[in-house]
Amino acid sequence: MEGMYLVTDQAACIHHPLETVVAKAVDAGVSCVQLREKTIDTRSFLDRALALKNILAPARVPLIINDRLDIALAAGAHGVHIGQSDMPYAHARKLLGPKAIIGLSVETWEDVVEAQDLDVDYIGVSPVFSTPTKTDTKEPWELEGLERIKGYSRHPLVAIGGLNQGNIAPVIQAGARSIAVVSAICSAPDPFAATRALCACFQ
Ligand code: TZP
Ligand code: MG
Repeated sequence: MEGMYLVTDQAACIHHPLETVVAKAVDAGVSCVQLREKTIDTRSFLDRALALKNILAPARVPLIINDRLDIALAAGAHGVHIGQSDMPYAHARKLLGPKAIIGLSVETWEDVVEAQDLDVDYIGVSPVFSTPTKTDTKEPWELEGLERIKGYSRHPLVAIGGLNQGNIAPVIQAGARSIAVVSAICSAPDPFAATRALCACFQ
């Protein structure tokens, strides 16, 4: 997990359909896409996962499914992202197998300590900053929290929450291997240009 990581949100796609946003973000260089759907039915979720897989496969960009292992398995996605109240890591690994990418959100220091014993592929530091996109979060980690996690955790860090072109340089500096965004790409009038600019922050 490295570089820009797009997390989708239907409601944040205000200028273009979600599939268009994903296609443009992939063309512009995102290295991972997570399909995150909180409100659609299972059939629609699967259809959307299959559609995104078709967009991502030629570019060899992995598709990660938020929370739903059944959708990940049915769609042949590369992995799942689980939160602290989703399927526990050990069960997710047993169901998906050793090759699956499994990311886990950490919201408290206890979560970070517990993750140390899990062979997750990355931890999602959530949220780094407060964000209107997701309001039911714990306290933001801020840069200090991110640095503390970096100094302790053996896992690659994916930073998420309130991140945009204007504030990611110090987040990368603090040790985030990857930067995950929703609105900075989904809500951009030009998702290609927005992704390009975000990717350039890694240079
Ligand atoms: N998890 C923690 S914050 C967040 C998620 C899904 C939303 C991030 O959205 P944005 O628009 O990039 O701040
Ligand atoms: Mg979840």
